[in-house]
Amino acid sequence: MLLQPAQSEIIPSEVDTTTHISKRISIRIPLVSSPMDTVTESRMAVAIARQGGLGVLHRNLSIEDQAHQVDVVKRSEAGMVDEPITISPDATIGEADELCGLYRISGVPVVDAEMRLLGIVTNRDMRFEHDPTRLVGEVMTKMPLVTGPVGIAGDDAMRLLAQNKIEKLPLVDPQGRLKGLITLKDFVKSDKYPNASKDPQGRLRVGAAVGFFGDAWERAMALIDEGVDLLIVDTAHGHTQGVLDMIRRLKSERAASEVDIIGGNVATFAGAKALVEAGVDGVKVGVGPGSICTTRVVAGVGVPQVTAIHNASRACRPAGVPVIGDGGLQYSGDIAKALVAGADTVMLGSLLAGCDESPGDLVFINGKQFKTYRGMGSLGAMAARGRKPSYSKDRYFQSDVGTDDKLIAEGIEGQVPYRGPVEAVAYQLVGGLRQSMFYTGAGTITELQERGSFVRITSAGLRESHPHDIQMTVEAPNYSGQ
Ligand code: RVP
Repeated sequence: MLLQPAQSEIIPSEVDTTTHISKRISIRIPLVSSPMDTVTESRMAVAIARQGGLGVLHRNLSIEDQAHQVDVVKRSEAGMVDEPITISPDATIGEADELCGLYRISGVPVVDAEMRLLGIVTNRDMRFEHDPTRLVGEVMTKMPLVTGPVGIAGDDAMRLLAQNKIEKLPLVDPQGRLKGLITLKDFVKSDKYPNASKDPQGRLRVGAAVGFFGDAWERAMALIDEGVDLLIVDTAHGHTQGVLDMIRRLKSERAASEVDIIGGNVATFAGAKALVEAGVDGVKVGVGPGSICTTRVVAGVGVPQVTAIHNASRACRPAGVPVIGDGGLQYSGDIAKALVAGADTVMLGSLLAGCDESPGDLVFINGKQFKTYRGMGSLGAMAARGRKPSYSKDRYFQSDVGTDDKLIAEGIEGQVPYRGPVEAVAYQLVGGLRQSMFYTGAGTITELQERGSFVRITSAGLRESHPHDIQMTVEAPNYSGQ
């Protein structure tokens, strides 16, 4: 299908791409990164949230590790860090260095057991130290430091940083206990990412995937404790009792008031309606469209994605429940198509797996650069080679199969071309969407959904749509051939 051009009074740079990922959470660009172990860990979640989208942390790792990733995202950029990472004066500088690496920070406040501020240890204090066993208390910059009171206004904090030529301003209460930290980096970053998706406290937003049995409840609670913004009960078949029960339970207990709950995946009107009736704040749609997915071949089950989104949205729209179109997007033009079909956001796997910020290293093949990308239903992910146990088997309802050789794979493992930083990829994807909105005369996502209309094309039309009768010699940043 293609979208038909329509009378337009707007130019691409003026359209507004703000939309809802869930009932209560709106984001400035409709891009959501997929909870897959080759796509979204904390680095991706930070990068996509800075661009105005949202990352959903995968669940093929222990509860502690997934909760830790929420923590990393939440601390990554904020007007003020209200529970800063701290270190004791008795720790070694080796440990301090490790902590800085783990959280990608350049210095740590030093506190005693009562959280009283004793000093600060920064890269500058450690740079010329060759003995990693020296104690933090010996090398730190000791009190008195320049500090600010709790609740200091942003402008005042900035003035103190500038006047004293410092990069970190610890906030202390009248008893000298550390209550927060403001960093220069955060101020610079908030200028640089005006569209960033942020929670009411100014921290980046992040979602996380959970399952519905085994330790799923414990996992959900741990993620909520770390401050996750939304949970997705993420399975290959969301129209099942276990998933609906999990959603009802989450919505009826304390989670309901704190985070939005999304359910999935479904691909029919009935499936979406069942999730809506269970009380979800968002519905994720897609059975089989994923680039790495073999469900439609292995099980013979699925619904072509445009039809699936359309049918699911008929159940969701009247209830005010946003739809995520999950999987199958190959080009930027597919975003607008998903939105016109009825989605409010799209979830991306393969389009983001090649980015710098996705997990995994670059591989060189014949001089070209690639990154690994695999389905969560692939043998590699379900058996989680080298990283047992696997937590993704139950996404495919295969937790009790015993040994790995009894697994029925529904996905494959492969590699995608390296694409550079998320910022550049998101820019092209959203740029394509802006063009779609211009062509269809839509100033907002809602107008796009209302005004957009499809024309069905044949395979000859598809061939005509792509470059044809030419040998491509230079790849465009948003087109690399079929
Ligand atoms: P794509 O963007 O086309 O690569 O699709 C990504 C989506 O595919 C995921 O968000 C998920 O819904 C689905 N997926 C993930 N693993 C598998 C599988 O192994 N079958 N499918």
